[in-house]
Amino acid sequence: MKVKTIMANLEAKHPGEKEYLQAVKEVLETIEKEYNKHPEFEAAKIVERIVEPDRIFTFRVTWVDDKGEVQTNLGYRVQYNAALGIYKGGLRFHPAVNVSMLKFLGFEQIFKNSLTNLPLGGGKGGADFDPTGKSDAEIMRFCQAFMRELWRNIGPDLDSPAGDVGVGGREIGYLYGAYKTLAREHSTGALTGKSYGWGGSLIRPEATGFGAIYYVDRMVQEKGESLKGKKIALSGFGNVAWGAATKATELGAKVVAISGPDGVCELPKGIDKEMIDYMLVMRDSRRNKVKDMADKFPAKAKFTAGKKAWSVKCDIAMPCAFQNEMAEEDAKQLIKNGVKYVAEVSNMGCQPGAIAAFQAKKIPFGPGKAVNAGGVATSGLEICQNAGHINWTAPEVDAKLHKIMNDIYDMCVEHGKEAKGYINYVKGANIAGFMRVAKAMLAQGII
Ligand code: 2IT
Repeated sequence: MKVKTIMANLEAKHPGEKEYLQAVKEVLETIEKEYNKHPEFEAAKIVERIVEPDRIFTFRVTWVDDKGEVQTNLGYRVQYNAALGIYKGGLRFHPAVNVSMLKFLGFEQIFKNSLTNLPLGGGKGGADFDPTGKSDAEIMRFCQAFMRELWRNIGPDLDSPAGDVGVGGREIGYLYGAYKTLAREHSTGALTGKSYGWGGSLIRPEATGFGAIYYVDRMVQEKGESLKGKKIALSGFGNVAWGAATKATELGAKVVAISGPDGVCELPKGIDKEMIDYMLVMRDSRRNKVKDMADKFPAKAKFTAGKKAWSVKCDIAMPCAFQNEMAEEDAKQLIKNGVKYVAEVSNMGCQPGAIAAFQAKKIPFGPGKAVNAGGVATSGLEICQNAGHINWTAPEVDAKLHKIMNDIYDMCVEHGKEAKGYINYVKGANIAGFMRVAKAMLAQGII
């Protein structure tokens, strides 16, 4: 394959789908050399096939708000690739959701799910619905209207959505309630991120953040260092940032900054248990303001409006909020302030210029699809428990998650080691993830 030719064709076919084109380009550029060692891939046109989703559903979601007004949103499900297993990936509720965003997320999900070594294909979905400021009843009505359309296209042996930005345990509850009513059956494996007690797995809420810290722990050990005393800057205060803050603090690191759309909270003494618990209150309030942390704990947190977490001096930077949230100038600021490690936890959290800046300085950079794979891995474990009608204990799930993250880390090193010992984790994750899918597609024929 020639990346330039493939990208030119895709740009002509999907004009304006910026995030999708960005995600595809990064993967193709990093696998090109390896791919071209396999004439059988070229003969079966694996790349030309894998960049296009198997199918995309787009549907109208009409619901009634608390004032009695009729509202209409657009809902989507991208069923991207099922070579390794059922379509699997989250649902995102955010006003900026469109086909390009969900295609980029679905494409990334194929390789991430492959890295977990579980039988999971890739998919993604969501709606351009903004949960900010919505009441509980509005959220419930929206979820029910969304599932009225989606339910026929999902199922435990077909496609199993989960949460993502704007979709947490509460939304999954409403979505599952609607699903089981419409489908007239309790197929718990049709959605993951369910609450414990009706099919949910212990540790699923924590899994993305815990997994990310397990991965970062290995990056730090690789350099002969330890997480103890390391200063971490995080963006966001949702489920992912909360899980990462919890595990990082437990392992002796200090979370010195969290940020939101309104600005940054500096936490000079590090985040403590009370503040970690308060992150959940902030998330559930749907106010989307990090300033609430400083208002609640004025002696421990200092809010600055309009600044990002990347303005705070730290050893480890971990974007946990949204794609492209870290720009090249942010990376340069972090480098100037002496950052030693960067791990993307949000999908495609760093812009290409930011990644290039870290790599040029030989700063270890962990890509989202490897660092955040603990979330979907634990969703895979949830499906296993559902299928076997069993509940593993929290330590059992945590041990399996930890092992999966260690295995992913090892694969990234195996495929990402470059001359002079620098580990290109981006390349490692893309090659390791791609190879498994490509081999499965070859074995399953031209279809
Ligand atoms: O980006 C992700 O991996 C997720 N939102 C979780 C997907 C899942 O199926 O648990």
